[in-house]
Amino acid sequence: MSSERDLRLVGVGSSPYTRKLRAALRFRRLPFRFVVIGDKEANALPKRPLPLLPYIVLPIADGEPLTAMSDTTPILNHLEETHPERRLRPSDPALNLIDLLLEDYGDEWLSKCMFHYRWSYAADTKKASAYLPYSGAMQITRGQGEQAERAFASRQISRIGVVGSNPVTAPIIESSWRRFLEVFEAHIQNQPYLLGQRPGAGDFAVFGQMTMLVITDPTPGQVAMEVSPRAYAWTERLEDVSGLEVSEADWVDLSDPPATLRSLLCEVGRVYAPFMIGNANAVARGAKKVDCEVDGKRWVQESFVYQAKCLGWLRKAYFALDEAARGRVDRFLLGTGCEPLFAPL
Ligand SMILES: N[C@@H](CCC(=O)N[C@@H](CS)C(=O)NCC(=O)O)C(=O)O
Repeated sequence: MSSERDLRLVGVGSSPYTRKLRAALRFRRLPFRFVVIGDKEANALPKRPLPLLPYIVLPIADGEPLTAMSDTTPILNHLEETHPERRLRPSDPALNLIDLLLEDYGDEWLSKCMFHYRWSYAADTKKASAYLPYSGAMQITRGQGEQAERAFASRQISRIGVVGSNPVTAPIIESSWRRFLEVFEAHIQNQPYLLGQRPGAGDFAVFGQMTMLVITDPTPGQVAMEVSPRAYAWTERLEDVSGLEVSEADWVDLSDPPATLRSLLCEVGRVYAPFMIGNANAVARGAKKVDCEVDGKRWVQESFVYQAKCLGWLRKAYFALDEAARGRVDRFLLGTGCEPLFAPL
């Protein structure tokens, strides 16, 4: 069946990571079919390897079984190998490391902002839990929808601590969202994408969380409209940048970066870096709790094994660089607060 040769992206439009990957595939002009989880087309496909959305089902040659892959970062890496045209990741290995860092900031820090606002403010919880049940099951009755709404809200609220939102961390998360928007506002006034005139993986990671933070959810959305209406327009634009023509010259030159890019990395160094290190240390000790300092304040949450793994991947990419590229990364990150991410353990 020819359709089995097409790449499938299985997810749902209300999932920020699904939005990240879908927009990245569109930019890359990879032919794919978007399959909604819960639809019969999804049920006919191999099961996902991890209980996460989105996942892809790879097209492969005749006679071989279809294989599924989870987790957007390794999925994007895999597609860089299999489809060399219009690669997403910068060809300069030093800039690529910065892109990986921004991607992880979007995936692992802005997701904290998203989860925090959505599941701790009543208006945000109400809106998200009311519509989410229909996004994967469009024909359920209103009664079923309302039942699912309650179940969904209580499940997500019970998991809010896993992501790191609690009364101690809430003010740190909220001020980081506002600062991110301020920095983003200034940076995107200079250049259309985080690393120049073309988007990298970091843009799509940040975009995925921003679909919810800026567009869907009322509380963080109001902050966004106040600080950066540009961020709203940007988020809408990133959804589909398949028409953008790109060249190698479109990437920023890391030896002469715009000041606003440094400001963005300073924000990453201010919150993401100390949290990721505190968390990785807690996981390494086998501690159930992270108790560290983020933005000069105490940060406590349950330790998060997956996020320790993310830091491990990032460090592995850094230590795989040759000395010259590592030196360029180090010079660029000097004074941003990101340096400890790559310090010897
Ligand atoms: N690191 C993963 C994160 C994916 C993720 O957390 N997906 C959420 C939905 S946006 C999910 O499936 N959560 C599991 C659940 O809600 O049961 C990726 O990049 O794909």
